[in-house]
Amino acid sequence: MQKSTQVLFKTQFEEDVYKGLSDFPKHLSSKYFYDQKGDKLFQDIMHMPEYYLTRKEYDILKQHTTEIAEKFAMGNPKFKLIELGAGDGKKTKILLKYLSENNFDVKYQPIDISQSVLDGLEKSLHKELPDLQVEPQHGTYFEALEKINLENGTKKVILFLGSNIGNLLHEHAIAFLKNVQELMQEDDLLFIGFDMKKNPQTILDAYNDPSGITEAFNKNVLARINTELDGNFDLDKFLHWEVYDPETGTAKSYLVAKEAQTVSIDKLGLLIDFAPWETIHTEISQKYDDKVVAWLADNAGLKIETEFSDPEKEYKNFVFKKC
Ligand code: AVI
Repeated sequence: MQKSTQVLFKTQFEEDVYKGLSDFPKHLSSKYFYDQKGDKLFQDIMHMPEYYLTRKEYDILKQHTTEIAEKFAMGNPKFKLIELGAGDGKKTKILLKYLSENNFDVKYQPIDISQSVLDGLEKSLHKELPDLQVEPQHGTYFEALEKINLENGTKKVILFLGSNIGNLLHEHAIAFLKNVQELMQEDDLLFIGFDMKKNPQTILDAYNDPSGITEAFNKNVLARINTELDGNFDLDKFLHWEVYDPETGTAKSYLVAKEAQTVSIDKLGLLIDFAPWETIHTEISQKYDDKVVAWLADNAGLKIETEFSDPEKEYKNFVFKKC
């Protein structure tokens, strides 16, 4: 790697790409998988037969709708349902439908960084559940939560679905949970989906589909570097590689250079050399057990109220309260 000029970064993406590809070993954050094309690829992943996470969480919400709604209300049917990273809301709509048809006084506040995701969700909810109060919040999770907190004292139920927490290393997950905890009042609840440890082969298959959708999703970070930062990555010269460590529960995605090559990223004035079989680490998808979930909660000042799971206990949704 050579640095041709002193670079002033205009965006976080520029800075993270520069630092990640100049580091050893190389790494890029999975948050950069998501642009319009990446969002679509992730939608496709959620429909793949191997990607059991979405299906299992959907089934949990479907099987336990009444109990979950009662837990959220805890005797008080008026609350705000706030969703961090709402996406297309397919799973949340099961709960929203039940709540709006059963006289719960709920305001749904989906938070997302993408305005177009929020617009799509709002439109579909107006059509499918016209009586539901919907108030989308554009921005980062914490900015939006802080804003919501300023409004009034109505109880909050915060949703973080899809095992999105699994894309954070434990120390970052604890920091994230602490941030949320600090914005919670005594009666507020936090409802989080956790993908649990299971047969390692099932996990590897979920991140290694033969149709190549996950590969394209992983490589989308390189495609973004090409289009947004004038890079010249040849995507065919990289392999998508997944590993899973059943001891730690960490699934890791890599891009592996199939041959020696030099890639230029003109906007960053960067030339990056790859040795044959050199890696770029791109994503972690953490799998949990009960002890680790309890440990995370404890470190973040949260306690477990209850949990819902599929019959095989391969995926769990935990309800947390402030300690
Ligand atoms: C969004 N996140 C929880 C997904 C996961 O399972 O880690 C992203 C994903 N990466 C590859 N497939 C799906």
